[in-house]
Amino acid sequence: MAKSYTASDIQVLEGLDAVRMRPGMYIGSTGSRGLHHLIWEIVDNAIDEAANGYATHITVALKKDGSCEVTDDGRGVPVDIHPQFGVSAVEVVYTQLHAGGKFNDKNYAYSGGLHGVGASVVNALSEWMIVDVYQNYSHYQQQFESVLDPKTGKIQSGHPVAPLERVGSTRKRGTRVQFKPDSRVFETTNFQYETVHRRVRELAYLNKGVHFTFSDERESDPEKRVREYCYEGGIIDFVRYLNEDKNPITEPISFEAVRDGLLVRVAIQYTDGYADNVCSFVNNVPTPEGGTHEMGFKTAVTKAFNEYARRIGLLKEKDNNLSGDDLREGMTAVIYAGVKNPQFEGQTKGKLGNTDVRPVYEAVCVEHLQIYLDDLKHQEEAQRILEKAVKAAKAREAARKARDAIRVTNQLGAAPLVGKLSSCTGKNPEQNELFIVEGDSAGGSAKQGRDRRFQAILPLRGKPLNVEKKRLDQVLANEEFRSIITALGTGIGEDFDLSHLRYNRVIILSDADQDGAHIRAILLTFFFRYMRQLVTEGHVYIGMPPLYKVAKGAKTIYCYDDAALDRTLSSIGKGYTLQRYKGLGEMNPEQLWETTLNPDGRKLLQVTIEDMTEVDRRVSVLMGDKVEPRKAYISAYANFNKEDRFEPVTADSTN
Ligand code: 1YM
Repeated sequence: MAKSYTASDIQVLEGLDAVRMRPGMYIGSTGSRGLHHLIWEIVDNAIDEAANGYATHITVALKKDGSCEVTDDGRGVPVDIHPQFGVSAVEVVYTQLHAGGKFNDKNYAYSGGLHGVGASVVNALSEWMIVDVYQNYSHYQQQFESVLDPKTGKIQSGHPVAPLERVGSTRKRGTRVQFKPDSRVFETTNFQYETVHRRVRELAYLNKGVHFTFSDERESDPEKRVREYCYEGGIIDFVRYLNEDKNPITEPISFEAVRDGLLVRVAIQYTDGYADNVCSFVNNVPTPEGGTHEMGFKTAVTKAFNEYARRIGLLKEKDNNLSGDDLREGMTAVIYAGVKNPQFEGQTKGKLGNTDVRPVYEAVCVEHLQIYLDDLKHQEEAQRILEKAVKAAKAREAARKARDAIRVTNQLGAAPLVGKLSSCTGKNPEQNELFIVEGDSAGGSAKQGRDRRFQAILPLRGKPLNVEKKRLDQVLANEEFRSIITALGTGIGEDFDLSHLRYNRVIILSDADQDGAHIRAILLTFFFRYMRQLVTEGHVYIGMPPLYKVAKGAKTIYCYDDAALDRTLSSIGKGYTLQRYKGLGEMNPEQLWETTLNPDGRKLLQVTIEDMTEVDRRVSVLMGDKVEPRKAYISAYANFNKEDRFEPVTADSTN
């Protein structure tokens, strides 16, 4: 039976106005990330209620007025009067910082990292909040507001409009929280459909059996307005989803155990691809930078499979062990750790630091993988995994040789001997830029048009190899990729070292047509699969050449998308000439400088990764070998040149 929890169990640490003074300290930022954090803070409480077995349904709704509503069907936040404060527990939970069971260990188990700062923080950063509790056949309600105090000129955060009130009777159970983020706090108060939708789906995978409903009343597409998620298979369903557009070679391998207070949940499924994709979580929080749980898992996989390979005689006494990378080739895994008092490290707090987690996580994984491998009905699958790892090991050996050859080239001097690279004269990597340019003719123009003090040009001949379908040794055998690797100076794969990067910006410059898009996709796949840090640390950009040149008299206007062209044409009047650029090669060096190379006025898109699992899926769809999902994807997403992204650029007549 449940422990009883009453208002007297709530500990109180500080008041709310501190939150408004320093929002970043509580929610990380006042940008889009911090804004969405408000939702997850409230949802966390609903998930706790579900994890404790009291709630089964959770809804998240984005409302037309810019507010967000979260509900669950649990016990409802307690309504009794707190002995110390003389107000309801509800009021304490939403007005006192750090109030709640989370700070007395006896009532609380696994809580999230950045999350768990409490619902009161959400109230403090909202224009208003309404809390409804349905409990014991009663409906209670309390409203809060952030109001300007006319005397002090300061904003009083999250002020109760009135005490908690019984407003009616009901047979419902649960809690409903609706809040409107305060535009005086946030740079943006616009909730993003995709961000919320993806996270709700992720939470549904991570919380097996809990029914989630996501709705967006602002959405015009009726199909997207309401979405329901409930996965009885939990993370097993999650790996299947991640592999949807790949070719699995095993059924999911999964297990779950609690040891020394650590909850371990793992689901693994191998595919015939070459990349590995380990998605790790701690207490429902993604840990894209890994940490001790992930290290324990990886060590366990390496140990268990090597032991097994020796036991069945696939590896002989004299043979070297298979490496972890070899054994993870083609692996998709979702690994989950339930940790008490998690320590999150790293710049974005995406890495688990608790050192005691590693050995326990590892031991649990080794034991369960052994059980899996010993099972007679898994022999065929195990064999398949090992054969793949052996092939990977051979390719890796070949790659090592090719890589050593590149390293030698790199050591030949400051200016590397790269096929056609025109390096820059400046020696400060912080300021330097590398343009990877499609085609020799555009490359030629770029070489003449650039500022050679800090801009280097590497022209690419034809289409580079699609790396999604190749192992590293084949990638290294490709001349185009060899020149890119050599030019960057970082090494690749296991050897990759960002500190050796010669160019702070790596800019892909390809034509605005099908071929150009393909080349761009191949290069991005290459960076994503083999130099991921280059992308995650924000060094990769896409250069945007203009699509149109509109000239009238002495005036030249460059337009970078169709929307900008429409606007320009409707304002310019009669008597203009319009040129559509089919490729970079049609621009002379001066024009190329002015529109695409010159840091003052050029358009660059920085490539960022918002959601690693989604990127992995899309790369698989677009670059992998399954045709049907690719066609479906491409026809579902419109041509991106139509988007309204960039203002037109006007040049004077001297050019
Ligand atoms: C839509 C958001 O907050 N649900 C929710 C919150 C609580 C409880 C139930 C709850 C917890 C406990 C006991 C306990 C909270 N209670 C508190 C506090 N949904 C949402 N559902 N009874 C009810 O933790 O033991 C904080 S959150 F502190 F008041 F107990």
